[in-house]
Amino acid sequence: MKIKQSFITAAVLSMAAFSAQAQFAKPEDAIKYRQSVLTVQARAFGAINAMNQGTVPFNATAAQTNAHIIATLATLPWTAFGAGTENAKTKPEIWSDAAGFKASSDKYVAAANALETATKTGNADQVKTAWGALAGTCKQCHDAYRK
Ligand code: ASC
Repeated sequence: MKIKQSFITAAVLSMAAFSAQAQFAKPEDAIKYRQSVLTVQARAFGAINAMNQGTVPFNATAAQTNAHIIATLATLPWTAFGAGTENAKTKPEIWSDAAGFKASSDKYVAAANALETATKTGNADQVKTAWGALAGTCKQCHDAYRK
């Protein structure tokens, strides 16, 4: 019984390790995944910016829906920057400065959550300010880690 249990425990642990590491079968799959997630976020981000710019009227519900999309997806792209997934847009610093890249993505996640919180006030000025802060975190990451 003891042996059986430890065998099962070991099997479960190794499965967990495998799924964490082998999330993507091919580097192209990881690249497609992170680009897709960032594309969806950029679209939601642009929809809020259109309100900020007055291109479309401010709509509190739409702002909240779009901010929720961004906040929900914000944590996802970063695990898809594993070793061997460099492409034309990635700077080597993503891997040589992994701690900096992590800190940069953490700032993005925090700003995405702050934007969602701001949209819940229904106040256009607060949304605009939080949107600007989020845009700043996009830019600092792009400057440091994107070609
Ligand atoms: C986007 C997008 C970016 C960022 C950046 C924010 O929607 O595609 O690269 O926002 O412009 O500073």
